[in-house]
Amino acid sequence: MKKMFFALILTSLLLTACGAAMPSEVSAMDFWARSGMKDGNSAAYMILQNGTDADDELIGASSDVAQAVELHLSQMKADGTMEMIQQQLISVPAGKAVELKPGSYHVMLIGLTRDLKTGDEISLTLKFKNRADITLTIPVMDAEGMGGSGMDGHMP
Ligand SMILES: [Cu+2]
Repeated sequence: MKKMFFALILTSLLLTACGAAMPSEVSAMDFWARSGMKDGNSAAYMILQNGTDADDELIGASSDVAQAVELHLSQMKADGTMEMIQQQLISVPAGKAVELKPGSYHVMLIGLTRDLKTGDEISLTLKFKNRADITLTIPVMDAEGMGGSGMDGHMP
């Protein structure tokens, strides 16, 4: 009986320590969007952090700067070229961080309604399976400067 009591105290101490170290929410950080021309495509990148003890999923996104917004995964094909595969969701497991970056997962902005230039800001709303939407104000950065060089096939 005594052993069990100590085990309970230890567990609650550990939980307290974890709670203090991590944000207790799903949050986005280090976000940026690739510059692009009206009618062309662009992409948004970020790190999604799940500070909760429950798995979640990014299930979609929306923005008024694009006619369509999709979740994509870029990956290398056997012949060495990159392809983009539309994703129904991007998993954000409990206590984990998922990086959306050039050459990997990204939020694809298809059919830009205006030019996106370095220094601009766009609004992007992320939809999750298990929580409220998150709307981000995302800075636009120069694609060349970020070393992306068309890895995702977003550049002409
Ligand atoms: Cu894409």
